[in-house]
This record gives sequence, structure tokens and C-alpha cells, in this order.
Amino acid sequence: MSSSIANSQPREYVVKLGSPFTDQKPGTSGLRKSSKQFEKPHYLESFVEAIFRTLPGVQGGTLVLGGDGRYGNRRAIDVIIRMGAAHGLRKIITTIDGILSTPAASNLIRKHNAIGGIILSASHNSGGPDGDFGVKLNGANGGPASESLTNRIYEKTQVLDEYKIIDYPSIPIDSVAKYSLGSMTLEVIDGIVDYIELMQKIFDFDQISSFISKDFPIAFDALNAVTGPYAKRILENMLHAPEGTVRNSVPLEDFGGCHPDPNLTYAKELADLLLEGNVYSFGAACDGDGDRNMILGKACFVNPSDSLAVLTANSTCVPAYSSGLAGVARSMPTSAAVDVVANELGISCFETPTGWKFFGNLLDTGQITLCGEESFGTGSDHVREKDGLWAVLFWLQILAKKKCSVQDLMSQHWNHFGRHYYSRHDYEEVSSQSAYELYERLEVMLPSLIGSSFGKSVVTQADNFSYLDPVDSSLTKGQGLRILLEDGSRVALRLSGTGTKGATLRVYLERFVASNGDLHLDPQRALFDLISNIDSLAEISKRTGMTRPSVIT
Ligand code: VG1
Ligand code: CO
Repeated sequence: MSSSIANSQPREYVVKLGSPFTDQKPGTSGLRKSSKQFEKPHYLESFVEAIFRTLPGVQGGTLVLGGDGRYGNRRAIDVIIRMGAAHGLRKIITTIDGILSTPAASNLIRKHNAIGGIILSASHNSGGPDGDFGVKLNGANGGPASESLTNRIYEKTQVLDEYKIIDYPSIPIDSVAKYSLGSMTLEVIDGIVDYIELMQKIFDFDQISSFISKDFPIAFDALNAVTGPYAKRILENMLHAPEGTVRNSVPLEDFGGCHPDPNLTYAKELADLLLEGNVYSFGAACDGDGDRNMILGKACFVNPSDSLAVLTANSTCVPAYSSGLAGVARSMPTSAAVDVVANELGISCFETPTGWKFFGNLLDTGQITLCGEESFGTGSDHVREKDGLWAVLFWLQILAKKKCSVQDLMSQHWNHFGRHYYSRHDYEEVSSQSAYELYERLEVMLPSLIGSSFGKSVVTQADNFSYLDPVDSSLTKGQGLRILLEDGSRVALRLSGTGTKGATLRVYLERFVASNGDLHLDPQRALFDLISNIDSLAEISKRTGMTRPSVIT
């Protein structure tokens, strides 16, 4: 398998930069911008230089490298290989055609004791020459780089004056191979096999396979993004789902013009198949880089917050979790559905800020086994990222074990635990100024709201969420405005950190109905009072100029 390019010693050189790099935001574990921006001279290189100067262990270390296959993936891999060689890495592990999902990258980092990984993806944002590109950095634990590391990278970008790179022709990475570039080894591996092995350790594939072969047809939409090849091998080849089960299974540079975001708006084709059609019993989709998941049953959409609660309540159906969970965690805007389950199980439940990096310490210290976010992210201690296909297999395992439909499972869950009606309203491409003004105005108003009425209830708490990490005692402030009501309802507001055009305002709405209440309302109706009250309080439609959100989940 091993080959090497007979080549003269690569020439290392330094490129001087005219001005420092100002685009990286403090506190974000990567850089996400338009593809056009990334094509500007020295742009990608500058950020990669800041990473290589900051990430511990670069000299003599191993780095995992790959991406979701979007436009720019191949070029970025070339640049990072050449820069990694110049910075003294011992080894870079990349994958055939550079195709590597975020959870699979996390697994490889852990498996190879790498110093970290660079994942090329703008996740659920659209791709192509007119779409977005991104560079995400993961640390040695396999998870998104910590706040302190990203802040140090940010500081480095501010003073950057040059970068180091080697001169080298582009290396073919279309098959398994090994190359030497001076003292660095480049290993091209199959990016899928290790991930499949991990899934086989967690789940009982035979049980799932026999269940889906017996009148339980499933559909999976890879949205022309990274999970296609993974899902084909797992669902069709190993679990014997019929060919064609995996739709849009070839990763395309522009995702076929689609938005690789698994929600009811952007994965509408699949949603229609399940919600209106009569053929499939189960449907799922993942995002661009494979860390998100959407779960659907016949005539049934599973809200991601509920999904985390259902996985927690039924975790013992899965071999890897059969002896119970250490604890669980959810991000602040995620509904408290999982809290109720954790309470009954007698395990701890943590509330963290938005972003997977905040689960890292809890996972690393064994305090939690499962965690999730309302934004279609669920995961466990098997890697340090959310994991889309893992969630799909988890759901299938529960259904196979209980031999029931998604709808039945949800009804049983609500009948037992009560229901947390939940919705997220996104206002996209709002002018940044209006969005910040709206947010700051509401923040100032918060203290005065406590004790006053909000619709039919009363405000008991109103603040800007901050998080004290129980492991390293770091304090993260300003993580979203929240208004908590006496009846257990809640509204939260955040400005997105991942949008690339203007600002995105996210409004999170939640209302609890106990098991003896009305459990089968339309969520938008159930939340109607909260929706209209927050709109008049925060002047959302007035200030955004939008009469309705761009995306309702
Ligand atoms: C969004 C989600 C958040 C998620 C983040 C990264 O962030 O709301 O829950 O962790 O995307 O997901 P924001 O700041 O836009 O709300 V992904 O799929 O890019 O790894
Ligand atoms: Co993603």
C-alpha cells in the first residue's frame, strides 16, 4: 500500500503578510466565511499559520485532516499539508478524496493520539463558489478547540506578519497511500472504516438489520454532503436496507445547490416523504459535515430536544449504554425535556452554553455519557463531537428493541414524562446593527421584568446566561438572554455565531405540559402566547422588518 513520491527535498519558504489578519472572532473554534473570501491570497494560509503557531505539540506531532467535500476542500488540504510540513509535523493523516465527517475526524484524532485535527467545513451552511467554506480546529481530545485555545489563536491572528510553507506539487489522495514530504509522512486512509468499526462496538447491527427488513422501510437523505458514503456502507451494505435507501449520497462540491441543513425547511423533500407520504416508517438526514441529525417517523417530526430526552430514557436498549448513563448535558436553549428524564433516572443533568466544546470537559471527566443541543445535535462519550449517523443508529436500535413506531415511542414518552412544547424561530440576514440593538435593548430591560407578568404567567428569572465550567472553573459570560416564567415556560434569545451574512437572531420558545394535559397540540399553537409576547416585548418584527421568521423549527 505504501508508496512515496520520488522528489527532491521540498523547499521551505516564508511569505510576508502586509497586514494582520482581522477576521477571526474570539471564542469561535474555527473560521467560517464565504468561499470567495477564502480564495483571496494568503487568507486561508494566515489562519492556518495562527493555528500551527498556537496548537500544542505541532513539532513532531500527528494531525488529522479532512473535510465535507465542499468546494475548496481539496485546495485547502494541499495548502495545509504543505504548511504542516514546514511547521515540523511528523505526520498528517488524511482520507481518500479528503472526505471526512466531523464525528469520524474526532474518532481518528482520538484513535491516533493526534495533537488535533483540522476539519474543512462550514457545516450546515451552503457550499460552492458562491457558498461558504470553513476551517474548524479540534484539539487532542477530539473535540472543538477549547475557549482558551481559540482565544490564543485569535490573539496570534492579530499580530501575524508571515507564514511558512513548502514548495511541493499537489499530491493525489484518491486512494490509500503513504508519502514522505521531507521529514513528514502523509498517510491517506479510508475515512470510513474506522468510524464503522466504532459504530459496531456501540450498536447491535443484527438486531437493527432484522427489524428494518421486516416491514419498516427507512429513508436517509445525505443532502449531497459528507454522510453519503458512510450511510451507504452502514445502512445499505451492512444493515441490508434496499439500495436507494440513502438519497443524495454522493458528496458534491456545491451540495447540488441544496442547503445541507437537516431541518424541515432545507430537507423538505425528505420531510414531505415522511410527513405526507405513506411509504416510509422512518426518515433521517444529516448536515454538511455529518454531525447533525433530523429524525422523522411516519407523520411525525421529532424535535431535537425531545430526541435527546428519548435517547436518554431508552439508552439501555443500546449495548454500549446498557449499564446506564453517568449523566447527561444539554445546551441552555435546548428544552428541559431531558432534565425530567435525568431526574427520574437519578443522574445529573448539566446546562451548558451553545456549542459542543462546552461538553468536552464533562465528557473527558466521565461526568456525562450523552449530550445534545436543540440544533439537531446529539452525541455521546464515544467521540467529542455531535454525531449524526450515531443518532440515527441509536433511534433505529430503540425502535428495533421496542418494536414500535416513532409516533408510538413519542406518545409513550409524553404520556410518561409530560411534553415540552418547543420551537426555534430564526430571523436570518438581519442587519447587524438592528440585531445588536434589539439584543442590547432587551438585555437592559431584563432586570425590570422579574416579577412582572408575561402573558398568562409571571417572570421569575431574567438574565444573560453564564456558565461556570465545573471542571476547569472557567467562566463564560453572555451566552444568551433568557426569560423564565413561573409556569415553567421559557423564552431565550441569541445571536448566531455561525451565520455569514448579516446577523441571525434565534428565538427559543418552550412550554411544559404535564402528562395529564393536552399532549397533541401543534407546537406553534401551543406556544402562541409566548411567541406574541416576546415579539411585542423585544419588538422583533418591528426591528427586523420581518413579519415572520426565515426558519421555524
Ligand atoms: C449553531 C447552533 C449550535 C451549534 C453550532 C455549530 O450555532 O445553534 O447549537 O453548536 O451551530 O453546529 P449558532 O451560533 O449559529 O446558533 V455545526 O453543525 O456548525 O458543527
Ligand atoms: Co455540522
